[in-house]
Amino acid sequence: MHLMISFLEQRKKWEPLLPHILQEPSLVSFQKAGKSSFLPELSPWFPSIAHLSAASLEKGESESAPSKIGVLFSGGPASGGHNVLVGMQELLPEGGLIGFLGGISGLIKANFRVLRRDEVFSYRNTGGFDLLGSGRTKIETEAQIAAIAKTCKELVLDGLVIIGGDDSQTNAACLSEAFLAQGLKTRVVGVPKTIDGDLQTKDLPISFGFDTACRTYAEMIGNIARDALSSRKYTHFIKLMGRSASHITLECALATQPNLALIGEEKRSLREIVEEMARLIEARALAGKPYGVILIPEGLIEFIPEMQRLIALLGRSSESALPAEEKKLFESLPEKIQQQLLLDRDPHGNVRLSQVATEELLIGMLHPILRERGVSSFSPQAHFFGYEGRAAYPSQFDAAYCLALGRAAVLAVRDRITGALCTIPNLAEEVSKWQVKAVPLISLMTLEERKGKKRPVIAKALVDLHGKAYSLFRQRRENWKSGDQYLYPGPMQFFGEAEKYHQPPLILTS
Ligand code: FBP
Repeated sequence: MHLMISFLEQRKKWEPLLPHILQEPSLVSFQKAGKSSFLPELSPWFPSIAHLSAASLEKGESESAPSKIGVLFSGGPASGGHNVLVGMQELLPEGGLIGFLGGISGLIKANFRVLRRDEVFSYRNTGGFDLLGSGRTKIETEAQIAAIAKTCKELVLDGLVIIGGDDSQTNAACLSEAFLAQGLKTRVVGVPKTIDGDLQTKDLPISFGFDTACRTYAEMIGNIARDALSSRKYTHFIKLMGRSASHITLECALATQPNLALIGEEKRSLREIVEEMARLIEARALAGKPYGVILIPEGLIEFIPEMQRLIALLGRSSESALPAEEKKLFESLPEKIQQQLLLDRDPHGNVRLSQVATEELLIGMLHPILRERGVSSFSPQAHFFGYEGRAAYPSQFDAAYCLALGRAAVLAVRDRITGALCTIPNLAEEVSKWQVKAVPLISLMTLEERKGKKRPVIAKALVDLHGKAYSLFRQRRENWKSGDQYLYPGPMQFFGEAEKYHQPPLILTS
């Protein structure tokens, strides 16, 4: 108990590194960084914010600091969130940080609390979003926007900072558009959060939370690999979180070198995937290795062309109304998977993929095939690593990244920026050299069908099959199949020289 308290206290006291550009806020200001492009079809949706340009933080004159900013967490937790609040509070007076509770719903219902300075600082370097809570409410009606505008006006907020992923930043874009159109002084600024890593652009290499989640999973995958190598009897099927894109799986694969890692973006059919797994398990069994480690991205199922069609159709109609081919596929799935696919979607219309046991579906399909091929040693173990990684103590990278984002968000509000996302384009460099940008949210948007209608949303960034990280993985993966080249990253290191342990994610540096 004593040891535990002293670890917590020490962790809270640790001061993350700060980029030079953010060390003297009164000597820097956001300056226009050229026009940014966006999809012309989006103009009618965002007439007021469409003309806004990107800005970057440079040395130069600044205006007086804002006195009051509202902030909220939105979507799933991601490590480092509390440091965004700490970074904001450092540049705001006592009583200047207003926390909306439970995400966007707290904003709509005016459920907020003035945060005390000492209270915010006591959450430094802790994981989770528990200081404010979070939620997945989507802003859908004019009445909700009116209620939010009323609260921001009554509280005389200079700014509203939305800490969230793609769906949450779509909310931020809608609010900034409405506020600007109404002449409301509250500026809306986004902070890029999601463990999934699918909020990316040229100026935003990765969102916060990704690094900590991957390090947490990679530690556990390494432990399992060592266990597999020791007991030599189980094939471990590990599903990793990441609702759509396979960034987490790619990062963990580079960090641990499993026997097989599936990448959803390769868009292979279910038959192809199962056949590759069967061949791998059979070959390893013949080589006297009836064990192995296989990584499966949570979003895999949505990339399998036939499943993608089925999921889209289930979003529009009930299973009884499915066309013959999809009905046949649906009925061929184990009952448990059928039920999971039919669960209510989240408020943004996404299937709750974290609830779909893809790893068990694949194991179920492999059993008869391997039996037929005479592989009697097949003994699978299914795992799902997801929630374990979202609220861990932030890595040195996420701790520093979030502190910088918090400061950047306050400076963006101060410099009258709205409808933009705070980013650090050169995250792969050392912290002292980090630059800060404000990227118009509209430049990240596209039109997508959600709940049967075309709507503007932030586009999800998928694994780039021509990118460096994927190419490296592709080059190496064949050797991981038969040779046991597992890596064991071990737990995150929090103490010692901060610089020594500060490493950006592998997908940024490979
Ligand atoms: P965000 O996009 O909100 O950051 O959440 C990502 C995620 O962790 C996904 O990886 C996962 O599929 C989903 O949230 C789980 O959602 P829930 O917390 O509602 O179970």
